[in-house]
Amino acid sequence: MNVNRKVLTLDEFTLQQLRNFPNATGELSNLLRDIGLAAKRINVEVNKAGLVDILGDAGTVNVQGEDVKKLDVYANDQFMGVLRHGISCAGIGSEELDDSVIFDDEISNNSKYVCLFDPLDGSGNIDVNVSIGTIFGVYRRISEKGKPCTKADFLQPGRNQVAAGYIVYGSSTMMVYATRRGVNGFTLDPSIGEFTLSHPNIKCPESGKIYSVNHGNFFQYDERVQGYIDCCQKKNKDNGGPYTQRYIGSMVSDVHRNLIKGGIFMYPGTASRPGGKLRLLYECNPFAFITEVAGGKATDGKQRILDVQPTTLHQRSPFFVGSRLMMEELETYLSGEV
Ligand code: AHM
Ligand code: MG
Repeated sequence: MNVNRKVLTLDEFTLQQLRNFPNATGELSNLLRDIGLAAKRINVEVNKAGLVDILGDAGTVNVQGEDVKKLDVYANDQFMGVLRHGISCAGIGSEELDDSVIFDDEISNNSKYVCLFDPLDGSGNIDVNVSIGTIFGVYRRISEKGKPCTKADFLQPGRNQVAAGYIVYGSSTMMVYATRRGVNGFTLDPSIGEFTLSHPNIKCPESGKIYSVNHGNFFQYDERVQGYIDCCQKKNKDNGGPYTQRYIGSMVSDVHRNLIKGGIFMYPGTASRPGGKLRLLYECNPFAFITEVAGGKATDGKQRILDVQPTTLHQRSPFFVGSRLMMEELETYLSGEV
């Protein structure tokens, strides 16, 4: 197969973006490249996941005498490591960690950004070889530069994100990230070990035919949500259907597919968990940002996700995200209009 070597790598792309903005300091580009490096390291380990019995179980020492870490702990350490050693990030919050980590050294205290991430989302799927992912959101810190960052830097509404993205460890490994200027996707080319621009300027189709929700919870959903799911099932060729139900149970893959093909993803509150399952800061906000930049919408069922003022790091939220027209139809059900 002939590989097109003229395609930009992630590093080349971020540098090119920088050239268009002579006043930019390059800190964000650096941070994205650091994230790309962590993703490549995680990818190597994810690809070995099925060999765990051969290479050693998590929590044990493997045949090479190395400690084997659980993959989500490994992913967390990689992310935290590259961001701590980089020059752009003053601190991080992670779904894996109870509290935020403030780096507090001279370079970090002068860095512009903080990063919130879910290092390995859908990790329950690892054992059965189903795609998993990493999700991240980047915020400009609001605390005074020159000093350690503060809790308030992590508790900003999602609309303040300057960049957000995800990595999907799937049939190929892909990194997609958004800044206000657009959404771009990079596929890992294993022959050179680089992410290369494969999906420039991603736009979420205005409408689609896919709806993604955990049907097993149907009778635990509010009746308005049930009404919309019912509507999805009743779509036919005369009213934009028929729809297809697709739910991997790995949000990164589910939302990625819908972003490319058009569709709607829902994780509503349930009777036993009215606040939903997904975490506002690590899961909902990044996907809301990416989807909005791509032309879609995201809400918690009552308001725009990106306008929610967070109060705690690990707070959960119901989440509805996807193609603009599908989201607008959903909203007519949630508001009681239908
Ligand atoms: P996790 O952060 O513990 O991995 O959980 C998040 C995952 C999402 O990727 C996915 O959309 C959801 O949980 C699936 O949950 P459920 O099995 O309840 O449908
Ligand atoms: Mg998660």
